[in-house]
Amino acid sequence: MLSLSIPRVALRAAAPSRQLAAAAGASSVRFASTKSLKDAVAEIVPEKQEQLKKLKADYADASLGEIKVSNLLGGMRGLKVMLWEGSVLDSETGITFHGKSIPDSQKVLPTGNDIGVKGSEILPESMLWLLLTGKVPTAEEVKGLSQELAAKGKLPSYLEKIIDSFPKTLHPMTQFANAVASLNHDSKFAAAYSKGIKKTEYWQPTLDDSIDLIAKLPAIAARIYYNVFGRGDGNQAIDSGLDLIGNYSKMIGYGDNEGMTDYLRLYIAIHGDHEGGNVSAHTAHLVGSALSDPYLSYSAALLGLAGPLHGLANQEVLGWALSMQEAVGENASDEQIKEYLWKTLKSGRVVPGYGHAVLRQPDPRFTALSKFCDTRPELRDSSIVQLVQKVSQIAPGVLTEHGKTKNPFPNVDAASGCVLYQYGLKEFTYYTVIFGISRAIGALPQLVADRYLGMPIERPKSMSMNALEALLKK
Ligand code: FAM
Repeated sequence: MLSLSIPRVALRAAAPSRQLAAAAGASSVRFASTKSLKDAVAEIVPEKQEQLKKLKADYADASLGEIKVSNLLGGMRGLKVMLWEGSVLDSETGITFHGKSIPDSQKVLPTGNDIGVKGSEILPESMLWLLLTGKVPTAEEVKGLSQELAAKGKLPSYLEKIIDSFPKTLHPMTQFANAVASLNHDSKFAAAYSKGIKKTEYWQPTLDDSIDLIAKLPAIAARIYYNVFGRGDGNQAIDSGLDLIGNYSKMIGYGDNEGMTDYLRLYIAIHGDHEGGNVSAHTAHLVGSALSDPYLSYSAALLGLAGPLHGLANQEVLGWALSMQEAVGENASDEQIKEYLWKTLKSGRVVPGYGHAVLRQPDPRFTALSKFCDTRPELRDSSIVQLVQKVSQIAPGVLTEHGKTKNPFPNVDAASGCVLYQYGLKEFTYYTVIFGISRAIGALPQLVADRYLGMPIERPKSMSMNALEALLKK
């Protein structure tokens, strides 16, 4: 490992990047005379391991609350039973990434403009660095990471053949999860494990696989888009001068659309992590706890993301909003919108994009995407964006009166799809694939942390109703 065997001062010296890349070996390429992401992770590992050791020594028997029957029967809401390093979700104030809210992150994390590509929104590379290390990267560090991802972004031909063999009628999320799982063919973690790598070193090939997977997600997603909808460049060409999402946007045919490209960066940066208990993040952690490699673990996460109560909600929201627009017209009154909301609720369906298992206030991710719309005339003047924003003011009152949901406010999915639609990406069944590119930058860093912390296989206790009754009647 370069990061462990060469002193930092030597790394900072102006050594030609190619020499450094050769010294690093194929798995950790350095493109500039700055710290690589792998170096930055290696730096924090000892302190994190120490922190865990101390927690175990000082508090192993401390209680974090009691488990009630309602927790067991109610989807384990509120139980503090998982370790998750990247972010914490507060029910009132929303998500923070290593203590930074979305507006804080927007102030400090490098954007496209900072690394020489046009754009003023957070780069997902910057968020990935923050989530993995807890540190705000410099623009140089992010640029180096962007270059590393571009260098690793091309798909192997066996994977292209697999993706091309999927029927067009197969849901894009099913294709996405299958393609990601197939990459385990090349897993460095799986290969190292079969050769008997030490437990203390697991995190290194896990990080290599994670970076490799994040680098390839745009091309996988773009190939699926091309095959199913016939849009995009068809060969997923990578420009080494572009950032991860600059390349993705180009691959799906939006390279010249600065607004869409920057929206995708913001969307992908802020959808990345939402603490550990949500279905996709939790699934990656659970499957990874069996030491399945990052490709298998993240493929499983994508299958959870594909459920309508989770990531698929963004596809659902847009279909629902367009049906509403068709039913009530472009300049609908508040009364007409209320009626439509009641019609949905009375038909026994949920209002997609509203409610949350943890949040009890409007989702700050919704607010950030809404603000993005307010600053751009092409979105501000769009009838579908205006309708979605109007619904976000009316629906909380209707849902409160309906009296079921614990949180009547919009979640992130209420806003995300209408912007894609307005920019011309109208294929709803593809929307969750974009969410799927994003969630990797939150779920995979935790897998790396799980490995350097030596977390055990996850195995909670389940009970049958008979066993539960017997226990309670004792
Ligand atoms: N419309 C109608 N009813 C709703 C509702 C909504 N938007 N949200 C919750 N409810 C109902 C819910 O179905 C449940 O009814 P039953 O007692 O009949 O089962 C009741 O209100 C209590 O639910 P809760 O405790 O408030 O919510 P949960 O923690 O069980 O579920 C969600 C949380 C997100 C699954 C739920 O609010 C929902 O179904 N929302 C619509 C789908 C959606 O937008 N999902 C995306 C969530 C997003 F953050 C993400 O993961 N990407």
